[in-house]
Amino acid sequence: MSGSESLASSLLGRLPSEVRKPAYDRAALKPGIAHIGVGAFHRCHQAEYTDDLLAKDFDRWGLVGINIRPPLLADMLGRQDSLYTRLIRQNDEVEARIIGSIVGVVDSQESAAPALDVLAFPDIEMVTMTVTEKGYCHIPSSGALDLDHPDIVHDLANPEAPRSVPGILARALELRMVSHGRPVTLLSCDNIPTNGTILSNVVRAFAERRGRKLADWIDANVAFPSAMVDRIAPATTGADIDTVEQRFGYRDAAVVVSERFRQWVIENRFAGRVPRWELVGASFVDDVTPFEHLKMRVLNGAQTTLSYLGVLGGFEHTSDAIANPLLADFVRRMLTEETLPTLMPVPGITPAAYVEQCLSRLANTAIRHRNHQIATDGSQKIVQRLLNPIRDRLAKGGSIELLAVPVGGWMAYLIKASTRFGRAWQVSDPFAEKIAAIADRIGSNSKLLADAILAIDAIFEPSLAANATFRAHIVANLDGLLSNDPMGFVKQVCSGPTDAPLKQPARSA
Ligand code: CS2
Repeated sequence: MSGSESLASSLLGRLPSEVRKPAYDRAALKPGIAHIGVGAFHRCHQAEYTDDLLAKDFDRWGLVGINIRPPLLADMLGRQDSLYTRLIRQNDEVEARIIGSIVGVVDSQESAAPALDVLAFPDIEMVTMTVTEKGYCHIPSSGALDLDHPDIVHDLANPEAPRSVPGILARALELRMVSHGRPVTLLSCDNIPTNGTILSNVVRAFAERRGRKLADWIDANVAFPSAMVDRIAPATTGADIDTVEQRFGYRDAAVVVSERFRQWVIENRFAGRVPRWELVGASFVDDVTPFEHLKMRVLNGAQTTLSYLGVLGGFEHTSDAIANPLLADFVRRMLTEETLPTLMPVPGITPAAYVEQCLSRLANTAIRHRNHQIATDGSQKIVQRLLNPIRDRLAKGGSIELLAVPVGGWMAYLIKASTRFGRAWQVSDPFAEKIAAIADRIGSNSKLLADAILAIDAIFEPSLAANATFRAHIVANLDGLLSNDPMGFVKQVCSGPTDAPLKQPARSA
């Protein structure tokens, strides 16, 4: 482009004063934390908390990034001395800050060796990860390791050359056990329920198949705290890179953009040395569950709802979908009437105020979060965001009329991507092919579609799938959302009685 200089250490002293720079001596950083999955979220969240911490209580906590899936990052970040810009965009506000906490990134897509070298390094005592929901290779409805997952089958046969996250972690722990024996915390930062427990399930289940000795060593030396993480940070676009150049005069290929809000609640259960993130806004608590339910059911539940109804209604981004009064009304009512009653009390948080705060975060027009991005991998997301609150509602005899709509939305989104429905859009979901095959076979009979999709027990736990109320809602929602007027259907649902006793849906094909 225009000859602007690229970001690098040598440029730091010459950047405009409004761009905040690392307030510590980067040359003295030492690798202490490894992070798997250096995407936009990590660079806006844990790396920023760590940057804050380094400025406050240095302790030399350098982060080493590991990417085991695309994109390749080592060269690009390497050219920038691992520096990058974190932009906060809040409607008209733009705030730039250079994050310096990452000391290097290794690409480990071709082989696990670079990842294993970092993870087994004795001074790494904290491993954080954002590997997306499907990275855990678990069965969403049960949380157990999916022993039929092709990567797990591969890794159990080739434990020294693993591809999956559970396989790589188990091998790294084995290397630690035989070389230096230092303890380590494995801290999941993904939006799966009881993420520490699921991580521990999949790693231990894998390790047990490698032998008792490793499993016992893990029991004694590895901690798997759960955590709730929050900050909206969509995939970076070319326009974001141009914004930095135009406003601040330098080129940064690794820019990330987020909202101002951030939150991190971590279960107080560690092995080895722990960065004191609680000094810079993170909370260490005994039980993350109430926080995690709140965040996944309210914020993420709203995002998922707006993504499916948004795509079906022709809206590109979350902020476009929520700017539509009907969708805004629908999502607010869903959260208030059906989701909030499923939540446990959360220390320091008023649920109704939290809902309003989330809705206003989602309305931030400067965050260009594509509905298709959020819609990705819905099969791995709907359990914690929608199905668990639905189960809780059903157990107490509450209405699920509104919460069942986005579940139908997820199905309709994948059904409409099938050949039979004209491949309305491209989708990415581990269950996309299966659902397209169902749609191609069945066509538009909502009852048969619902029967076939609800039979996928990796997503729909059998007692939920068998629930007559839930099934009836799904059939009606498929009828409405697959029709030519999905927004008309949402309007019809919205104008129905609120918190009414459960009624049978009007149509069932
Ligand atoms: C989003 C999340 O893509 C998605 O699934 O719902 O990445 C969401 O933006 C974050 O969880 C916010 O903390």
